[in-house]
Amino acid sequence: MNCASACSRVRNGRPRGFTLLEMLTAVLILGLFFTGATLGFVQMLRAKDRTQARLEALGNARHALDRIGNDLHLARSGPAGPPFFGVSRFDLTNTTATLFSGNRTDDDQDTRVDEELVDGADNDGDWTTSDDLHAELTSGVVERPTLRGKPDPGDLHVDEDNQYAWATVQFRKFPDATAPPTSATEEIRLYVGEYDGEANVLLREQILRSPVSTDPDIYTTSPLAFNVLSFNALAWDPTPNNQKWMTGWSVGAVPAGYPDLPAALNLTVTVYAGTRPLATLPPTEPVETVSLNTTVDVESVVAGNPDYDSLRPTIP
Ligand SMILES: [Ca+2]
Ligand SMILES: [Ca+2]
Ligand SMILES: [Ca+2]
Ligand SMILES: [Ca+2]
Repeated sequence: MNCASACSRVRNGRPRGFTLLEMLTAVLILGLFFTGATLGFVQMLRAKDRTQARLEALGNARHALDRIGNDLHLARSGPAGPPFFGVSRFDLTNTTATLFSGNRTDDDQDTRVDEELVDGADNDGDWTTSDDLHAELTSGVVERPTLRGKPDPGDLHVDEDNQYAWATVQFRKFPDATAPPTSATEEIRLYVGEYDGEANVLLREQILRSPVSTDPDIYTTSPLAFNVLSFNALAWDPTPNNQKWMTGWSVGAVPAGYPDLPAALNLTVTVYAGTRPLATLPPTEPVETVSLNTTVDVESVVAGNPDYDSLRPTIP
């Protein structure tokens, strides 16, 4: 039997202690082990925090878009009151009042950062007809013929590395069917503003206007989403031979004989998804965000209203 290992700790019949070198080596190995385990644990916690922040931001944005979609499906263009609809927007770039003009990331890796405008058109010139995502449903039947071969919010390389924008969307809603004719008109206004001392909140302002001229208007403001860095709205102009997405829409600017409401609204909400407080981010650091986009078909609901139908142009 080889005694070399078994007997190495026995000298002159007595057990030998560990040498200083052996002790230091053991301490070093243990130290490395615990450092590695601690770092792994911290990284795991950070990853969990990041996932949590992302999920919360997504939920935040989804809730806001669902709520806006439900409101918009009751947008009014009918004889029960004066038609009313407005979308206005300003880009955040070159304004000093805001923290961010984009996510500070070159998302499309073309060496330009946040160069696109959210307008449904290709501003940086990298869109090609092969990026067109409009589907041909059956032979000759195309989802939206007027946009075939043209840039559109759903296409690749359109609005792909965006500047941020703040839109204001305002509209009236159909009154409840059971409401008496003297009930107040409900007006909704959506915009990003300050709520309870906190900035970057997407707000839903409800204004009740009584038909009785001496009654005061009643304003109620509620938050739809927090940490909103961008809220954008595009309105679909259904005017024959001139269909397009527009960054602004006003019933006052619609030519006579055309509908008061846009046929659809394309909405994008971009919410901060980082783990640090928004205001503490250094000005050069990329901003973690999530964006959700939806197109709300306004027309499908108001169509059927005789007042709207009489004005509705034929959409190819
Ligand atoms: Ca870019
Ligand atoms: Ca970007
Ligand atoms: Ca582009
Ligand atoms: Ca664009």
